[in-house]
Amino acid sequence: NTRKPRILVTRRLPEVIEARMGTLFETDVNEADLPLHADDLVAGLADKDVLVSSITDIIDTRLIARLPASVRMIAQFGNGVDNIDIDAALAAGLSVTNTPSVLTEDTADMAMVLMLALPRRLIEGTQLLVRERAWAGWSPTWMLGHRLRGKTLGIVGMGRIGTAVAQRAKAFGLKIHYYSRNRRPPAVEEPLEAVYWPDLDAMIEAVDIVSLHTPRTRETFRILDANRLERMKQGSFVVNVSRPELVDEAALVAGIESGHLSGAALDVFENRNGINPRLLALAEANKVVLTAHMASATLEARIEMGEAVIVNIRAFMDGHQPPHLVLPDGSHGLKRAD
Ligand code: 8YV
Repeated sequence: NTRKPRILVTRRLPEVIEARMGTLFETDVNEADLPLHADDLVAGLADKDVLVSSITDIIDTRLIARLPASVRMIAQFGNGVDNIDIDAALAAGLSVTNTPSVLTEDTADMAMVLMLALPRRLIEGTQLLVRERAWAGWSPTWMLGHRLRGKTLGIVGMGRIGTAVAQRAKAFGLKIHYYSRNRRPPAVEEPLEAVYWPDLDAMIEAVDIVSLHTPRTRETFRILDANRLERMKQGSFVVNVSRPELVDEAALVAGIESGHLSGAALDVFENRNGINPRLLALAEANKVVLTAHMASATLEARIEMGEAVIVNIRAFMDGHQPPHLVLPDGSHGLKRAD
């Protein structure tokens, strides 16, 4: 059987990846590059072997039930697979793969960009200078922020990305604390001088910055809820390059508005009905830094993610186990906290 695998790619991918897919597979790309409506997704999958999905494809029980019988694999372009009902997909006999590791370092870099942007007033300084032309020249008291060095960082989820953030943060002089389902071995902890907290509530009370690095699963939904946000130290702040659902956003906004929290630096935020205007107002007031789900948005990472998708598809179609098979674990998402 030498027939080329037939694949549907739901979003535009870097040119080199589309070109390579075009030679290896019978490839249909959603040229419009907008999230596909469920009906169009199902129609586009007629006779296809593989769905190359992204975070904007909602692959729930209902959609899985409607998939043409030809579809045997969902190859997610991305690390998180929380847009896919993994239990339902596996129960339907589909293989699901993702693209971990290749985006770890870039995502960790972005966490540091965000972590520094708030206390060093990056956005505010740029705006005053460039947009408002409001710089009268240097003065000893101009634009004073606060140093990160010496502060305590609490990492929630010490998987690949959490660990990469810890390594960077350690180099910036932060003290590393972490909460994870499983304690990491001494080989990970010791170089970081990392303090493990089996109790998230207790860690939350002890740190100056909380940075979230878990996948979105049933267990991590609003892991930073109103109660935990209230427990955070006066003047502390939140960094999120993971998923908006990990935080009770309304409670986060309220905590910043009241002055309890000094701010938040978010690459992800609730956006179903547009961005919360109160969150945007806080961004205008320079208490919140917002970036638009950009943490893995480097050309290099996106090409390597595309290459991982290709490797997964080829292995699967050749009858081998794809390198990044998503395993059943009773929850939506990955087994490991990354
Ligand atoms: C992508 C991500 O922006 O991999 C992930 O989990 O959030 C990002 O790399 C996007 O999800 C790709 O589908």
